[in-house]
Amino acid sequence: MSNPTEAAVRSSRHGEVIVITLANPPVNAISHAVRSGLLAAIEAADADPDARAIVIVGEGANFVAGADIREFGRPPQPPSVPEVCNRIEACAKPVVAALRGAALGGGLEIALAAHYRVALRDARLGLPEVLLGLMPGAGGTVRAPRLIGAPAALDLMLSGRHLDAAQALKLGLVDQLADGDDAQAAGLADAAERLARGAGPRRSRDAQGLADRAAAQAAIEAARAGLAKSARGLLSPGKIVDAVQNALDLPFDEALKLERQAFLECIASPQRAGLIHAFFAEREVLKVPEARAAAPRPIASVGVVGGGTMGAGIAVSALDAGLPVVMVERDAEALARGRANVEKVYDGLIHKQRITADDKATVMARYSGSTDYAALAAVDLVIEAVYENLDVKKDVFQQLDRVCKRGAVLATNTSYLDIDAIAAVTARPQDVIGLHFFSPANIMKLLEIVVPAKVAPDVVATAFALAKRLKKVPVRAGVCDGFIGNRILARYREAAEYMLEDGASPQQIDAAVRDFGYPMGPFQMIDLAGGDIGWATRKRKAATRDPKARYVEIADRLCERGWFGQKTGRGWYLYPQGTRTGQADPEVAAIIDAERSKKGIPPRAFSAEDIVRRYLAAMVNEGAKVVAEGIALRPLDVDVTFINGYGFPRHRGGPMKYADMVGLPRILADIRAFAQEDPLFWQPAPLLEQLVAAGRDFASLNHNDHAQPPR
Ligand code: 3H9
Repeated sequence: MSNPTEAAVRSSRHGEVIVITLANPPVNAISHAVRSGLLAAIEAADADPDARAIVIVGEGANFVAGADIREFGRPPQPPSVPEVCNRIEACAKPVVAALRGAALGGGLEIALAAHYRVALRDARLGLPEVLLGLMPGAGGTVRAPRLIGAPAALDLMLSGRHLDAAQALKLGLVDQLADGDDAQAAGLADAAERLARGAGPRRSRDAQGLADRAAAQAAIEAARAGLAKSARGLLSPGKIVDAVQNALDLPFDEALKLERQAFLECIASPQRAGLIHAFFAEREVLKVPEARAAAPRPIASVGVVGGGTMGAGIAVSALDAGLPVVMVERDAEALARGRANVEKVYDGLIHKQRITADDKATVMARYSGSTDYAALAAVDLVIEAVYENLDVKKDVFQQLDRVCKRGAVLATNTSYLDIDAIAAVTARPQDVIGLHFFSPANIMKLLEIVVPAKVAPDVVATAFALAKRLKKVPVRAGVCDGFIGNRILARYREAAEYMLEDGASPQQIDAAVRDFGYPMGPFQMIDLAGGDIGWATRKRKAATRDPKARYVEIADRLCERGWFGQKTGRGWYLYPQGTRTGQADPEVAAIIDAERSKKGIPPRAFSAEDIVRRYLAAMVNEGAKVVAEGIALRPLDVDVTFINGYGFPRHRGGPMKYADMVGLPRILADIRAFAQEDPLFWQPAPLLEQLVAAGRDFASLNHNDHAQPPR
């Protein structure tokens, strides 16, 4: 059809009922064509003398997943979704929304504006706008509390979680469930039944969920108090609570008007831009050339070599995905420890009453252990997670090459070693890949999929398929020291150490980084992970370090004293009696002072802004180098890595998106200014210079097909 409005919305007559079908694949997002088409269709059906009821359905497997997020940031085109919803609610004939699959955000708001809701059992309902830096903006904050009460509505809108059909029925968000997969049939049956009973319109604006004012007020206050902890620095959660307060205090139409204003403020906020970038980036990262070119190999069983924290976490991750796991360790004692590490995770869940002992037994029935590599002969994929040493890993891969069946994927969990060298010790480098999990591996979302030179495309595709199964966020990375994440991390940690030696305290740096939105600062993070890890790396690299490069010894002084962080009771901070919140340590301050004096560095003051600018500039500059070298496919891969593996605040979109929002000229100017003090460390990335010269940003490199750096 030539007219996009007609294509996006179709009306068909079924006796006395008009069915309006919203069709905007894949998820029927409410684009301009859908909005205007729906408005016209509702008006026509309402005016149709032969029609007695209206059913709204989505085409395909979903009702409607919400407003079309791709349109945000562009000039709004009427009609707005709230106008359309109000028109639906005002209809003089009963309107039934028949839901299947996603009924989210503006999609659910359309359903709430309808007079009756029937849901198929696969329906998922929610108001997830908050996850995009938004709030429901088409009546959700006013209609949902009236329908299901303020406590449930606040929970839905502040968590962004999806309800299944049964939960939605229980809350009163839908009226009926229907079997099967035909939403139109379910809607027609519901409409027929209602007409037979003489039902007319039943408007959500008249629902009585806020009748108990005291209960609603208490829920609003509890939600507001909760925000101080859960929504640090975020705009939209507070606006949601305000909107529910308005829904309680003001007439329906006034509350709607204020909702719209607040929604537009959220739309205009950089947090919305950051969060929506993150949403799309997490989908774009899946689009890698190998995954398009090849079909994944089937994976029905997994082997894990090494039962330490990492190996056990990986095993749990695979077990949780329903896969059988064989763990191999070097001796019976290590194997027993490995099994205990796995069981510890499930025991913790039992303790928190998240699973039962029976659940644990069911999972552990899929687990087996052995001290003999031969136990891995039949598995489809092995992940090696032994001690981080190239010779040790090469030895493991020789064993795997000997025992594993042809076509098995052989993966290493190394976090910085040369995977090409590991692959080279096998006779099957085409099957060797890096799967870099982050600790705790059963919790952290990020999975760096590290692609060595000789790996076959279907092995890369298999790794992406496995990531999906493990519910991980995969990012494709090239081979280099540290891949995407740890390579960039090393640079901004250095920048933090330079600031430390130049005058900032660990507490100041950590506080500035937390205020930016990180859950913790770099020194707190080292104390959590253990300072000995970085110390070992520094010692390993000492011989090859550029003698001209600045080197800060403060961390070594701490490690020499055995101060590795939380596990030793002190590190950058003190942790008396096993506490987990660190206290400032005067002895650390004295060590820092002594190191400054030794080098003749007079301490200078850093503001929180100075700290963040240097920290971010180091991150972005190295990020640009990682992109230019093809270690990351696109800037967005760097963003997804840092949001999901390194605590970068999601609402800022990742370091590269943040740089775009700040403006690349400013980032480059900062780097050039810092280079006055240390030209070796602060060498601007050529890609950054080229982009600034061309007036372009990182986003211009994000689209796969034309991701060419400027010349
Ligand atoms: C809103 O509604 C505001 C209103 O309150 C007020 C208005 C005034 N728009 O995730 P998938 C694309 S805010 C545009 O891979 P799944 C997605 O990018 C919105 N595109 O599939 C992908 O494209 P591609 C509130 C969208 O099965 C494709 O669809 N709603 C939208 O794993 C498939 O998606 C939400 O926050 C959209 N709204 O999951 C819901 N949604 O193939 C956001 C998806 O080119 N969406 N796409 O990469 C989701 O949570 C999931 O996409 C969903 C499907 C659960 C629906």
